Amino acid sequence: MQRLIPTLRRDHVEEGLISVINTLQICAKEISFRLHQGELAGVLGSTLDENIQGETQKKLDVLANQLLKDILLENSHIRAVASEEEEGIVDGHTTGDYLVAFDPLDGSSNIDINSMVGTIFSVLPAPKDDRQGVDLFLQPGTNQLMAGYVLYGPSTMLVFTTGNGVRVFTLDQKVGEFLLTDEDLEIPADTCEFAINMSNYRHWQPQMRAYIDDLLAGDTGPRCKNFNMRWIAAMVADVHRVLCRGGLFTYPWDCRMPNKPYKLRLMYEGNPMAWLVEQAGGVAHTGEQRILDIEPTDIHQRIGVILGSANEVNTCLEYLQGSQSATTDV
Ligand code: AFP
Repeated sequence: MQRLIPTLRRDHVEEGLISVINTLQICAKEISFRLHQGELAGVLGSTLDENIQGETQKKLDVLANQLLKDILLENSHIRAVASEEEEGIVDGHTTGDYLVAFDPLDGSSNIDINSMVGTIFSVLPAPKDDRQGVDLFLQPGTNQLMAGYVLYGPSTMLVFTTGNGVRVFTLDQKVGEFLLTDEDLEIPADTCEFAINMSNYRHWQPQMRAYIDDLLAGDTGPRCKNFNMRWIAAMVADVHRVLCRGGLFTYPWDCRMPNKPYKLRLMYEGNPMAWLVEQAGGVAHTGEQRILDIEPTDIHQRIGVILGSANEVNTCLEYLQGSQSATTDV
């Protein structure tokens, strides 16, 4: 089985980027080890703090963030990093060619129940003009050079793209190396599976409620087929399922907080997942535009996300854009 670095060389990935992914996989192994130690490592549970998004921080959120920050910033190719757990960016090497945005531990409410979590990352080029600070990162997802995630599940997997398909590596715990286990993931265009947090139903736009109503109506409804639902509460795990066997994943507009109607973050959740999904033949949209085309205004910007099997995402978009009749009176 192919190892990580030779695979990247075969794919003609530039040496600087290879160095960045090599650093990321070192971090991933360390985080994976701590997670698998669980209670034994004394790292489960919450801290007394909240992160800059106002969410309670888990001890492992803090630890994973610190590990990634420290190890990535030792790499001279890295100009700066941005993290879900940091208010501003953290500067690295002024001559570095790359920026790395990451969610150190996505789905962290799963930690205490020994369920799946992951690290999501997006690598952008460091602009060569006089931009500084946060402005460095304000680039659309189409500029990404590499994007992916590490899924800490029953096995630890590194899934990424450099624009040449989606590669999957599995950590061989015996030798401590990531080995290529899938060369080119492809999302089927059609699906009978969707993922949404149904408890938010009453907060969605009427069009989204109508779309979901028609999925739930099954083979006696207008879609004429039965749909199954899955929700892992960790985007990284839900998107991994979509990449492996298709499906639609969405965290849509939600009216609870008028000034913050979305939950997921563009720079380190939406963009990397959107690129992976597109590379695997799927569609990734906000409901209004292609995710990868968004011109960001903030490193912690939130967006609506609808991604997955192309035909199903497009059907959902037709409902949102009002060109599909709903069975229910909305
Ligand atoms: P964290 O990044 O704070 O762990 O949140 C996870 C997440 O942003 C995303 O991974 C999940 O899809 C979503 O939240 C789960 O949200 P619910 O709490 O509504 O299930």
